[in-house]
Amino acid sequence: MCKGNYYITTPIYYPSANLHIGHAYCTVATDTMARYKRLQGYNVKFLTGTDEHGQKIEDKAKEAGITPQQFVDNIVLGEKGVLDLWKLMNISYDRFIRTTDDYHVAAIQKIFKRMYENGDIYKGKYTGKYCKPCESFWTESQLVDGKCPDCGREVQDAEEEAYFFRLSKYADRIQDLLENTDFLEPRSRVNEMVNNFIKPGLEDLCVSRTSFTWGVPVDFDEGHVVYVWIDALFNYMTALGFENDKYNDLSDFWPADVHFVGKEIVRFHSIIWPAMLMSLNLPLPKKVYGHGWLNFNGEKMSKSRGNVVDPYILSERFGVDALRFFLLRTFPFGSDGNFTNELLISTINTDLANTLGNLVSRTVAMNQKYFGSVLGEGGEAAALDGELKALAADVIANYEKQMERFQFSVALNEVFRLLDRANKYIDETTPWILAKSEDSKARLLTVMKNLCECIRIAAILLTPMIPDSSKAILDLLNVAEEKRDFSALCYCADENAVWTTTVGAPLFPRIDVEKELAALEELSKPAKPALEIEPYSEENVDFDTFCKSDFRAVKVKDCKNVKKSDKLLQFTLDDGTGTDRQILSGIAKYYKPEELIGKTLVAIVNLPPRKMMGRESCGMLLSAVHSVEGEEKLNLIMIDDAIPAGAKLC
Ligand code: ME8
Repeated sequence: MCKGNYYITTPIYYPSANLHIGHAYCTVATDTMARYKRLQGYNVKFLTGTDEHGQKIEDKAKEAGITPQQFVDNIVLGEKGVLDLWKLMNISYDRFIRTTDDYHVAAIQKIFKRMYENGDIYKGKYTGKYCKPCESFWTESQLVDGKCPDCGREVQDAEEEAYFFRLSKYADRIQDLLENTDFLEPRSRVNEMVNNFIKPGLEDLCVSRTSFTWGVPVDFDEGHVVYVWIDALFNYMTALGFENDKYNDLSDFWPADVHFVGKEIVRFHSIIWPAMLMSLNLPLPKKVYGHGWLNFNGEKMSKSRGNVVDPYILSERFGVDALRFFLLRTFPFGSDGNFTNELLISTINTDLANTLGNLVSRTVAMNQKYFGSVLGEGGEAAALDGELKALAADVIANYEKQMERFQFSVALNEVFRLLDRANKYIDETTPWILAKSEDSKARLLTVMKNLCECIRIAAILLTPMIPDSSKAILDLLNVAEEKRDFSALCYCADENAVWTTTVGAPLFPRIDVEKELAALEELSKPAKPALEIEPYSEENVDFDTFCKSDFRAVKVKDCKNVKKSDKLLQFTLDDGTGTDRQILSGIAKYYKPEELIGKTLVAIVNLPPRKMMGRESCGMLLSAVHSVEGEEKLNLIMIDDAIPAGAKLC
């Protein structure tokens, strides 16, 4: 029976570069919630998509020498692009919106015009501080140390004719919404919004730009394009058919049940978004939930820092479910978290391999050993079983309470409380001892039924987080389809229960921590940077001039540092003439003198003698100079020691 409609959204992602595990975090959480609601019996609409306009995209496309549309198509539709990533992560979205979709563009033009006509959008002049990477204008008071409060980068003074949205008009209503309802969660984000943005005075918002063209054109004023937030935020409604004929589920799904958003865009979703909806007299979403950020080894994830965690590599090595599980289990959804490979592996080993995987494999193995994998009718209950059943009921109730609050990590704690208890139940009931006597066979049967039932319940509760693995577990227990959703959570291990189980390969093999960490380290090393080669000379040397250069093999008899110089090495060389030759060379940074003694090098010997630090240098040693990632490297040309000193090289 359908419990009603449920509409949940992720932010729409900027396809300015490939997405990383931080982006996947929010989408996995949204997917978990959507799957949970479906299992409860709701008719779910899960929306995600891409936010494809703006100057950053225009600039990047220009840099790449392609059109902005081609640029975004590559990142959204291309190999390992946004759609591929969501497929990999098993994201069960129902609709995907691109802000470049025609129906959305036309709808945004209508929305902009409606707000212009009702007087909430007006034309003015914008002077302000603009952060180009974030595409955000800021007031002086919002800057942090004179820099962008979001990304900490330099801002520029900017002035241009622009349209404004009368955000200030809605300040009181928004404050009331935030302070006196549960519209925005977690609660800590409310104080942040009210104190940092509303109390200092809400200023009207710039909603059009003339300095770039890659955006939705304002159809009644050529040269203006709609500036990001009207275009981006209204996706949540155009994707249901607002101001367009492409879809028509607005009346079923609006207002949204929840928008999941990262903490840095809470401001746009909890202040600007409701104000725009108020302007058009539209119902407000029921809730905005601002989740935290994932850092990597304590640093912000960013491509330029090279610490972006690649979901493709991680899921290939550990499986998508292990990765999804780790994200949800480890980091409380409202707070920031620190992703490390150590933590990922230890979570997989402890929770998935030891607790869950072992419980399943021990249970099906014992079923096979003691009952040929078929648990028939009958059995003998004991007081301990009641304890297990009561705990399961408590776990289910707490789990649902936590899921309704989007506390995935706490909901998972509950599931693991049940799994831990079931593992302990094996130790307490000692099936291997019960199996020794026919008299205790009935008791053993009930013990195994209780274990199967605990696993069935845990697998249902885990389905939203690790859908494939949960299905695999329910398959091993041959659970009927109708006993796999939330309406079938009622605990039953009595005499009538029957099970046929299957022994399978381990679901989550244990990972060798040291070996895996080393492998990940190796994979995360940047590819060998290309050699930066000096430009080739455009001028030719005539052959006779070249032949005048006298190159000889020389052997290093002695080599030492030159006092008071950190650059020079002083060489005493055998050049085959019987008289030592002295050459000074500025290579002390690259070699220790002692490592060169005995080597055969190449010298040009007919250069006029030069004085360096008061010492004479008769010739020059040849070396290769090149540069790797801006760092200069030098290697002396060393030749086969079989070549005698003084041999002419040509
Ligand atoms: O903000 N940890 O797009 P976006 C957790 N287009 N979440 C992270 C993260 C990390 N390391 N890095 C990014 C936009 N995110 C707009 C949204 S909605 C109408 C428009 C999250 O691609 C970030 O917090 O920059 C945001 O919620 C989402 O990824 C999309 O970021």
